[in-house]
Amino acid sequence: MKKGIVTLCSIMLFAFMLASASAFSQEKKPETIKIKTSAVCDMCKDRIEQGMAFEKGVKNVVLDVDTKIVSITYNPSKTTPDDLRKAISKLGYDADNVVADKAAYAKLPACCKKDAVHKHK
Ligand SMILES: [Cu+2]
Repeated sequence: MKKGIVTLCSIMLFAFMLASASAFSQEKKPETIKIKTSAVCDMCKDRIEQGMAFEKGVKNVVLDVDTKIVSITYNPSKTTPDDLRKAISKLGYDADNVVADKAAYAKLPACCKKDAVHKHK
């Protein structure tokens, strides 16, 4: 009698673990988002790629300097597109409709500022 209950319990526990495991693996499926930034040169590219690589949930970051678009592959259960845009802003760059953080932008080298005049190009 008692043994039957224990077996039933362990079957239920097993089923619960299976269900949560499948939910867990669904949650972890990475997504990729493209965000328009105000990057202007290869230094900006390095700054954004390295800065974003340490953000929570970020798996891969590639910035195309010509289009200024950064492609970020991230774990949607750990971060959100809004958080990613905010993180880019904190590096001193615009991210879609999120304007660059003023203090961070002020610290950028002159050549990396979005309104800098690039005579050498
Ligand atoms: Cu730059």
